[in-house]
Amino acid sequence: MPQEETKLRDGRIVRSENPLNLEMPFSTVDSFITPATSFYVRTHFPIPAIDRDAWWLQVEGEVEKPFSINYKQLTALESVTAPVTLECAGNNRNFLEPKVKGVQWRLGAVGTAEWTGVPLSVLLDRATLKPNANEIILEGADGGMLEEPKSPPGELKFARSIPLEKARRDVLLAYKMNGEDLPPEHGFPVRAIVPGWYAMASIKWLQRIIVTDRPFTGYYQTIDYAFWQRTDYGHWQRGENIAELTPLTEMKVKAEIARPAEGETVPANTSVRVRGAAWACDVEITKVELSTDGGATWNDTKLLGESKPNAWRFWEFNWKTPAQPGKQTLIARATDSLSRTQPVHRDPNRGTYMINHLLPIEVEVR
Ligand SMILES: Nc1nc2c(c(=O)[nH]1)N[C@H]1C(S)=C(S)[C@@H](COP(=O)(O)O)O[C@H]1N2
Ligand SMILES: [Mo]
Repeated sequence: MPQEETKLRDGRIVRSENPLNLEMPFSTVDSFITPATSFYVRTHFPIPAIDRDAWWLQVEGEVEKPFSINYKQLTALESVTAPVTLECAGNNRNFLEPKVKGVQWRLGAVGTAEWTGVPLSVLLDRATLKPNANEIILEGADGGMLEEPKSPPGELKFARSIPLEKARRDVLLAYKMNGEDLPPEHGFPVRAIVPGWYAMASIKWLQRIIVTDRPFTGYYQTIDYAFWQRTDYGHWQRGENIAELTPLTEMKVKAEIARPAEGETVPANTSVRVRGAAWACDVEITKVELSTDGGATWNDTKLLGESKPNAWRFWEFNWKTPAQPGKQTLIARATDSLSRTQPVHRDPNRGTYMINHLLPIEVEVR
């Protein structure tokens, strides 16, 4: 539940005004598709005002036939519509102890929309990739100067890369969100949708697609939105792993509880519906368990609807609340079809991102 000092805009928690960062209170989730006006907003720079009739998307780099395409031409191509869940890599950051820098997201930097767009593979085919093509850099029109000591001097644009295999498989260049034009804050006129990946890769206000033959090492690829991967190079002498900065990619399996919300009061000795959502990357959610006693015992919840690739799945559980009043700790735990489940503890190598360890929610039984 929003705290007292929380400022709301269209029912969303204002995490910052400038740049604009809005969180959806996760307790308000009640439909598989999140309306655009409820969907969380994450920006790093002022929202660029783009005239779609003057907008061009450039495709260049390691291609035989570089070209530009405008809005009319792009939207005339055959399109695909699919529901895809976007989650910010920093979602749940506010739960980290000790507190860390960054937008203080709680549970609501996540949402699912139905995106309509043109497969990126269609544009890559048109450009005809050279044999050495390896990665696709996506660049937004937004940019500015950062005060971070490790940022490059001068103007920086928001950009990210994806490997060619992923780019060809399912990345969309979306121009509709839930059947309407993209709202300005969600990337108008065109954004990328990278299914299953943390949403930093789903570049908004897309203006340039660069095919490269080497790993991209831009600021938001390696310094920001990266974590410390420990590589074991063998145990011949010292056996120490080496920490290497690795770009964030796939979303980790996670379940979140929507209701009851943290701090909510529920009646004693009744049946209370506990519900939420769970998601992962490229696999199915096969199980969501719920503990109502702080992790001592676990119950299987009911998965609702059908499984859709890279979209969240709702779940619910009828909780017979205790007769005794008092505080109770709820914890949800998701498992995917590769038997991966959520870790109990935080891995510090992940820095301030990829937060999917178990999160207890305290409610009051009265
Ligand atoms: N051009 C551009 N694309 C961007 C960003 C950005 O600041 N600029 N933020 C990224 C991040 S970190 C997230 S979580 C998602 C948020 O998408 P949304 O605002 O539509 O929810 O957009 C991604 N794409
Ligand atoms: Mo994000």
